[in-house]
Amino acid sequence: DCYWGRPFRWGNWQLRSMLNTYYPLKRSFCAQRKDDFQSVVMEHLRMNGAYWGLTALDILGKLNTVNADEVVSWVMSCQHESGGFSGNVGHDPHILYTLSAVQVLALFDKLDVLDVDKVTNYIVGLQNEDGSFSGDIWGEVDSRFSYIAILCLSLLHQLDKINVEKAVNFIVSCKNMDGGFGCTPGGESHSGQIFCCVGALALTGSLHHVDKDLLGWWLCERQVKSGGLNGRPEKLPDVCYSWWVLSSLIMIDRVHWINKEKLIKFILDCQDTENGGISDRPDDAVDVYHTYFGIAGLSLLEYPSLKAIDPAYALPVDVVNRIRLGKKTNL
Ligand code: GRG
Ligand code: ZN
Repeated sequence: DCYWGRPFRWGNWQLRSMLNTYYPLKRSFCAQRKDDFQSVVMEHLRMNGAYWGLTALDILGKLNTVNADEVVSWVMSCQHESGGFSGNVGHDPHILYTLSAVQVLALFDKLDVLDVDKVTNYIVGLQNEDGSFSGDIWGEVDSRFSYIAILCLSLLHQLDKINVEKAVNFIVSCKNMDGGFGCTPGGESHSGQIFCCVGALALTGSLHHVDKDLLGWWLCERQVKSGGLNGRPEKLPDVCYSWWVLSSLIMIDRVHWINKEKLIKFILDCQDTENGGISDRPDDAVDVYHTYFGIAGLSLLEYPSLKAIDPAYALPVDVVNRIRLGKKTNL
């Protein structure tokens, strides 16, 4: 507790460049230009991009700079007859984009535009006999999809529509000897997958299946000399693991096992202090994905002037509270 309570002092340049980060985010989201590199490579997963960019803006307190009606109508134009959402207009639906769509609507307090039964039926239809979830009609199974299904249904207050016990059993079957989790039973432990499995267990009140000391040890060993975190042993550090690893450590109450100051410094070193944005490693090119996970990581680290983010819901805490209390405001 005292470790977390320790006060931090920030130089003005650090605060200024954090605010700079807002401009490329807004640019990438509201882009009039559809032909720049990021727009082209992101065309098929624009729904994820919307979630990353808009959640980052919200954490920075700038969501009101975006036209909510335009975003909501574009999101809804990506919904299919099946109830699922695609990554962009004219693409195929997938559980991953369905979660991003629901999260974006949640940010704007617009979940009421959804036909909840329709979205719920789409997700329920993806659960398999062994409790696992497929990502879409083509059937790929991954513990990521279990987390996504559980989070999406939690946001819609529909968790009781799936077989939660079987879903939890499948996730537990992805647990390894090192305390971590893989994408399917026997799959190598990876921080991204650990986030999904720990998140799913947290959302279903099943964290007793985690060996917190063993997993906490594996996770805190992800911190390398530069202060950054890697995704698994022997790999390079990368800003996005500030989210995957840190959120997992928080959910299992072991976050004090990493060096907070050094991680903050690593994330700040990945900023483009002239043009804004955050990259995977110092001096690389920035992108919306790493900008989001960098800001989300800083939020978990209680960096000043940022909204708090919930480690299991991957949404700002105020948005989660609004949903959990079932309240509606006149924003
Ligand atoms: C709502 C935050 C949120 C997530 C939705 C899609 C998803 C659920 C979770 C993805 C979890 C995951 C597997 C993240 C890891 C992504 C990543 C950086 C993979 C890179 O793997 P490698 O092997 O990289 O290319 P390393 O760093 O191991 O060299
Ligand atoms: Zn990364």
